[in-house]
Amino acid sequence: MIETKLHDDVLEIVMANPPVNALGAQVRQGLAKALADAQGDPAIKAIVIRGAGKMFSGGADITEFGKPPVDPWLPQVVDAIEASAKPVVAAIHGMALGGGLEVALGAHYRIASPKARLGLPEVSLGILPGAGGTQRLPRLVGVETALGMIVSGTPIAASKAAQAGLVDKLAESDESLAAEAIAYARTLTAPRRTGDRSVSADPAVFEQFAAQNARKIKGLDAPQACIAAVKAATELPLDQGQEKERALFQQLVAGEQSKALRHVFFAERAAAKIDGLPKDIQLRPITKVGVIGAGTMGGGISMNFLSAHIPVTMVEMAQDALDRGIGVMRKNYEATAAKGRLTAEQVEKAMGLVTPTLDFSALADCDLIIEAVYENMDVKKEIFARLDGIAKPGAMLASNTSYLSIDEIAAATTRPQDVLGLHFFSPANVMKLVEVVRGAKTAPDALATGMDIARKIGKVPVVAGVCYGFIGNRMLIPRQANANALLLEGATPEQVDRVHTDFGMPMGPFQMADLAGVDIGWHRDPSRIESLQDALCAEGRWGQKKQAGFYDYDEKRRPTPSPVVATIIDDFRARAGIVPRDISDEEIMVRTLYSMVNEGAKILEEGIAQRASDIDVVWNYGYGWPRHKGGPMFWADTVGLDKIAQALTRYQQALGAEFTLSPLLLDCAAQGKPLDR
Ligand code: T1G
Repeated sequence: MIETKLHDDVLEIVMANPPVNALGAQVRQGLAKALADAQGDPAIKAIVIRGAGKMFSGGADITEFGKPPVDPWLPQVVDAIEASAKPVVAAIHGMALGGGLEVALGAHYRIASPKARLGLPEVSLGILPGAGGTQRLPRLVGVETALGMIVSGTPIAASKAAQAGLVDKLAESDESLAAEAIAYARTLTAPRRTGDRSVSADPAVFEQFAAQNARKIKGLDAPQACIAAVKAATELPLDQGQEKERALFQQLVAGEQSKALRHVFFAERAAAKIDGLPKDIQLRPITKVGVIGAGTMGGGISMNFLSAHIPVTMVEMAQDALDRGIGVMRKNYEATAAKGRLTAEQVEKAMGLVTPTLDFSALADCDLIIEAVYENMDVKKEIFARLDGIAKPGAMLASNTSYLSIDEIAAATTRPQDVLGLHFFSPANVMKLVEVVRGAKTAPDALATGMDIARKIGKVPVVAGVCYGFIGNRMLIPRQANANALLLEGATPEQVDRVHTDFGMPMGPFQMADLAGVDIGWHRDPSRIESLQDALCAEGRWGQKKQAGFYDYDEKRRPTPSPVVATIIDDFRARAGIVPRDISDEEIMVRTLYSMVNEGAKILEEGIAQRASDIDVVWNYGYGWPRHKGGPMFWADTVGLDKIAQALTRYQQALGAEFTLSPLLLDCAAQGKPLDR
């Protein structure tokens, strides 16, 4: 865990705890011992601390949280580093995050390789830097930079860290870092303790920062605590500031929000694992991708590969559609460049990698072909039958379908083992989630390659089995059905949506319908009015794109309740003989959110999702579920499965004749165990 090596008069201490040099108990004990031994060794004039493998350190060992603490605590180790009578240099490569950066802050000097990144991401775990980071960082870089780093949790590049005073020297490269650090340490004659510095700031700076970030930190405990801790650094000496920091840390780490955020952290990594598949399964090489369809989804999907420098052959049926698709992609890239997040040459490079064509046979040399045409099974089967005769052997054939059966699509080919679903979420070049849908005959290596390529293009992939709507959209079905029923029974679109946005969702069911398009799935016959959706679509109220849906929209797409919709709902009630009643927020919560949890339990029972935390990842990354509430399945456990089961039973009639309680949910409730298979 800790290796030491003496280079003449400089001791090199190496943290070796793969894969991220997490600062678990053994690492802390080893660090503390090596430091203490060095103090008493007259041959040692200076000390270098370095990380083995790919990074300096990914921080404290998150798996230790919630368990009885083991001495020495990380703050004690960092204080011991700073107290060293001999100069200590931190040699940083890869990442120095959280407690890892705090170890480096305890050092007297810091040298970093050019590609290194340094950050304090604790806020994304619902905590704050708890080993002196909120006290030492502002003393080094000033309050403004420290607040920005600690409250956002976003790492900064070594070059920026050097400009800010966080890093003293930049090494030539990763390879030369260790030698340069030892040479640098040899030139140092005395410690330089950050804790001896002081930092001051106008107290108003903290209120202003909180106000400027109000929207981002609303309802979250950790950001406020981070601000308070940094403020303490400007008011108290180091040891008292550390006491304030520790008190805030203990409060946060025991709180529901941090437990949820840590759950999300591990859930995302667990989702990458496919039960039953060897970790080292041979993947299929993906060097060229084909995308069929240049619409919103096809364009967004293509951008993901182009941005990852993977060439795309984009096929359409008509030249104007192809031109439009290419134009939209360029416009999207240029909008990103206008925000300074891309250079003009990067835009040209990405656009230079796409080959637009009307010629289907151009797909013959693609390793992965993604069909992204509209949701019609006959069209998809016809496309896959054609692909079967064109695609090279071993090419993977994927559908971006958001509901339909991958097995039925695969059956249109002679190679079902090569067929899978890659369900992207709109806008596909932005949303991180990809549901990787495994058909009954999808080959294991094809599935593993689907997961791998999704990660390579910066997505968060989750394995889903074949059912109508897979994981996320299937859970939307009871939510939307109940939301529509609640409108007819007396609720308003804004009341239903408010329950969801107050809960923490970015938008409610009707705001989401207006954004996506009320006309999705509409039969296009304005004379046929059998549902609220039919009635709105017949009136041309197709959502935001028509400035009218469940809400009215102004030119800036700001929503207001619509009297027209209220009348349409009233007419529907009258025709159905429904007398509207007052609907409580609690009923809306049960019938739209608890019913989603029930559907999630069924998805688990049927093996459509590998594990409950996968369902949480789908909702975090596909629908904006508030991360500090973990995900629908984690949240259900915090609500209490018995409470959920009882509430659903209470509303059984309103939920409809076809509603059934998940046996798994009932079983877990009865046994008092978390909702999982
Ligand atoms: N503790 C325990 N396990 C960790 C870990 C950590 N800090 N970081 C990663 N892992 C595991 C991860 O679960 C996975 O396990 C494997 O390592 C590879 O991770 C006192 C209290 C460092 C950028 O928030 O952001 O310090 O799935 O797939 O893509 O103030 O890991 O293989 O079994 O993510 O190369 C603050 C969290 C902690 C950083 C590397 N630190 N980690 O990304 O690998 S709190 C963080 C990351 C703290 C102090 C406080 C990333 C990474 P498995 P990976 P990667």
